[in-house]
Amino acid sequence: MKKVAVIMGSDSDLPVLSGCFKTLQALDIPYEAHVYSAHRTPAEAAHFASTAAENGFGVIIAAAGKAAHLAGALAAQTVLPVIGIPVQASALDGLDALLSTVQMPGGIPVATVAINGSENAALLAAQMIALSDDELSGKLKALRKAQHEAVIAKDLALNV
Ligand code: RP5
Repeated sequence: MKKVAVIMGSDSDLPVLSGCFKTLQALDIPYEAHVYSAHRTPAEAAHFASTAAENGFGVIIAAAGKAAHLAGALAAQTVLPVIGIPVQASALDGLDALLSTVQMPGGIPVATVAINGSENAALLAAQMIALSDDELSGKLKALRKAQHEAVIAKDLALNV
């Protein structure tokens, strides 16, 4: 199975990524996590992205806050799909990172999830990997079924 790369702009982003790691682990998806900054270590970030495909990665998840150029900077170096997680890390509550991540120029797409939406980033990465992995696709369908049943149970339990 292709690996998922989880890149964060700073180790201060780590708490936001716990949902991402838990989801990847629950689905038995191999992943690697690294700190690479688009601004502080631009050469290392570019090198990682430009060699990611040959190193067995299928998707890159990039989490960054403030003027969050990480996802776009990685996407510029590879044709692997890149999923951006805008991180709430400043006085602007993540709106800065959301706009920096989502407003990519034409030609270099980044699939952007919600501010701090790291679990959805992992699920979206899983769905991409599952395009060529029937077992993983089955696990994702089972998750959806469990989610559906949980909401039905909550509806039945509602006593107002
Ligand atoms: C961004 O700046 C990082 O992704 C982080 O969200 C934010 C703050 O980084 P630190 O100053 O905490 O290292 O590049």
